[in-house]
Amino acid sequence: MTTTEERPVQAREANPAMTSADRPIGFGRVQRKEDPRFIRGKGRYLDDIVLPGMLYGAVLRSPLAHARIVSIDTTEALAHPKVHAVITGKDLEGLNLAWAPTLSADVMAILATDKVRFQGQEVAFVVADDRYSARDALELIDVEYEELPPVIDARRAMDPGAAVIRDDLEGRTDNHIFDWEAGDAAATAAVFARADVVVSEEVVYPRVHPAPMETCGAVADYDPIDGKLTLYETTQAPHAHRTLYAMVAGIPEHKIRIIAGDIGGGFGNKVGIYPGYVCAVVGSIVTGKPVKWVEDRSENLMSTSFARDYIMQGEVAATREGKILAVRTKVLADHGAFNATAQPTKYPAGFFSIFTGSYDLEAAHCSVTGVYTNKAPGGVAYACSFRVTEAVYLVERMVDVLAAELNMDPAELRLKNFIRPEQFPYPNKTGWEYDSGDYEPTMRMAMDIAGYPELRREQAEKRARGELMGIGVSFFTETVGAGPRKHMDIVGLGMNDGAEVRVHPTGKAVVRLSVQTQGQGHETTFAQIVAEELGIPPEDIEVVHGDTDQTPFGLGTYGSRSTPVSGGAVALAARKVRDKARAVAAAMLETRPEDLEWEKGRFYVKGDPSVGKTIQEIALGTHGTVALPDGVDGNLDAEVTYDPPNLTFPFGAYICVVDVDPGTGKVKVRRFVAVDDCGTRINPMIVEGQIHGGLADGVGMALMEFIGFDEQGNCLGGSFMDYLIPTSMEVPDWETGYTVTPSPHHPIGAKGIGESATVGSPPAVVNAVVDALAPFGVTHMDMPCTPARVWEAMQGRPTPPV
Ligand code: MCN
Ligand code: CUN
Repeated sequence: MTTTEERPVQAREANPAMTSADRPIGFGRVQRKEDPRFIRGKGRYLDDIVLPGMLYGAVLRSPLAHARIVSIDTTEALAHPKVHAVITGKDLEGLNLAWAPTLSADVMAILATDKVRFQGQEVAFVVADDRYSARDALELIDVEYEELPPVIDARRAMDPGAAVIRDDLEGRTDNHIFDWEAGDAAATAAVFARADVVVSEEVVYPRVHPAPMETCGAVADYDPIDGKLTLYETTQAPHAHRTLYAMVAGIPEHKIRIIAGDIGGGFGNKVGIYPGYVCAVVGSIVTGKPVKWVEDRSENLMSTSFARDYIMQGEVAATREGKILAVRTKVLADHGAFNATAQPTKYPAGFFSIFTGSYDLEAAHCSVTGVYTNKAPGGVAYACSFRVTEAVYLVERMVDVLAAELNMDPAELRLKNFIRPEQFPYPNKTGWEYDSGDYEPTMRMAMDIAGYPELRREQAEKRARGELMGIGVSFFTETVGAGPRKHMDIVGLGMNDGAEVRVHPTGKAVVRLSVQTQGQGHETTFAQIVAEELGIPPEDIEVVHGDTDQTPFGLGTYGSRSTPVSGGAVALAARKVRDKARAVAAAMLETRPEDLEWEKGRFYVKGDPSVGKTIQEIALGTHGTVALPDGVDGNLDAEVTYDPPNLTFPFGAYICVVDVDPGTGKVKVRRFVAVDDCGTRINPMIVEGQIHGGLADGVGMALMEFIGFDEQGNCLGGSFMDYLIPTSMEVPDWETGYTVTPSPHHPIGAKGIGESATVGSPPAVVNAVVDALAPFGVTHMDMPCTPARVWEAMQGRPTPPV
């Protein structure tokens, strides 16, 4: 394995001081603070929480994809000796909770009253003494359904005569959700009209699932005496949940405390509010006892937020010499039965319009149509950067289609078309401003590590012998760090993040975050940011997060926004503390603040470095008896709510080498090279871990993972026997490298990294598979590249829809 340490850093740091080896960020391998508890089995996951007198809830789910509910009889279930309550949609109607707003301003059923709209939809909730009795009692509930024709294929959703799924919505006569477009259709058409070469392809990104290690769950504890609801939840966004509960349930915000402890992975699955959470709350209110609800694996796979499900018609216009002029696409987006995607309000297709990729284009246009189908709702989750995954897959697949048409090397074609470094900040043709980038060195480094020319030679030799070897290249630009309040909100909540830094009298510090880690290592990296700014060792800094009673407001962790938004907030709060420390140090040293010089952890008198005060001495002085200057109060604390001026645009170059078994169609990923640029890297080990995880995700989606349905709408991916996730057997040793192009607007120059590899790797793998199949005349195949599908492609047959 190639480690980052062996690779040269590109010396383009924003702040020259950052290259000094004593800096707590960017260098060395600061160990993760959270690992001692995890590796000893002492993590505190949702299901570890046990409260006195706690009861257990279970959800009855619909076996049908589309059916009218004729009646629900709960008599027998209620008679079960261990059952305390059975809740149905009718009961929730009385509380005005049968329906709840989604994160995309639609409504979704908490418990179905009129119809069930997807297999696995929540119909009733049983509260019992224990988990097993609750499950047993589900069988005693008698639901009479009247089957309706299901709408499963998104392509058929708008057919005249298709069953109307959302007849709950006033005046609704079809399954249309939205039309959205970006770019300039006329300008793009004009460029296409005069281009030498136009290629087009239908590119499908199938439905996949985040499948976190820990499924979703909640423990609700409502105290009827003081009216306070304490809700333990597997959530990536505790503050946003609290506000939404307050708005929907009418419990005032200060009477709701959301606690998100250790979370066994989120990957986007835990952004939204699930009916089970609400049912646990109602269960606790009606029984007067704490209620735990934890879903099982099948419930998680079948009913919680899926990802992708985009059918994209891609087109690229270029010159004969390989200059890409314009890109255009029409997308059909399958949103399932409720539009519940978590994304900024103005962007119903997320940040899909970054499908212009890393290329300098004359024009671009995309239009996206969202439709309802009888499938589980969700839509963006799974390390997606708000639909950037689909966008990058489309453009990177299409560039390879163009390369095949022009008979050009795909790496060379990309190099020829990159946005040049001097063009940054780069306004793309759909309204984004890429903050910084220098693509060619990143691409060259990937080609170097891979030994690209050598690989092509090897491939030619193997082809001559009838062996199927493929080399796939992708280059991606992401848009992460939602976001600037002038551009984005989620259901009216602005996307800024708060941070509080407190330095105790002894010089130890605590930093309180509004974001919530699910495994990304925030307890380590946010301490490193404070350490960098204040010169306090990272081990002396405690990170508090995941408890709305203890942390400032903010929208949570998704879209790789923690570093771009909260990271900025933390750096600025620490700088505020430092400014205050300067004033106090000046008082202590009987000099003027401007006569002091800062070195890591210490202010000293200009010209006399021996006279100074450490941050620890200043902390004691501030809390002690030092005569404080005017306007400075007796603490070393600061808080900031950060409104980022722009998103950040990390990028990377990936090269995948596959071997395809000509006898079975089985794909083996032999090598995978990933060179990422996320600006200033706070913790290189964690960054690399994020990349390794994302690459495994990408290989999984490209080769194995998908959620399929039969014609009746039965979910075919409801267990890990059907929904295949990669193991160590399916992934190679990753070969990574990096470049550093800091974000010019971020306080420490950092960009997000949490989703880069998931976004960038699927096209590299599929491009490699298609490249391997070139001798069969294959220029495109859809994911997942399972042996059966690859075999079909080798026979010259189109790959069947998943
Ligand atoms: N980091 C860094 N230097 C940078 C950028 C990031 O050291 N320049 C560090 C951060 O400080 C943080 C980690 O890398 O510890 C990821 O940071 P960031 O890119 O800001 O992403 P978030 O923390 O917001 O995490 C969200 C992102 C998303 S959206 C998904 S989906 C995903 C991912 O993180 N889910 C994950 N990675 C995951 N990793 C784990 N283990 N579990 C998940 O559920
Ligand atoms: Cu879209 S998956 Mo992550 O943003 O939580």
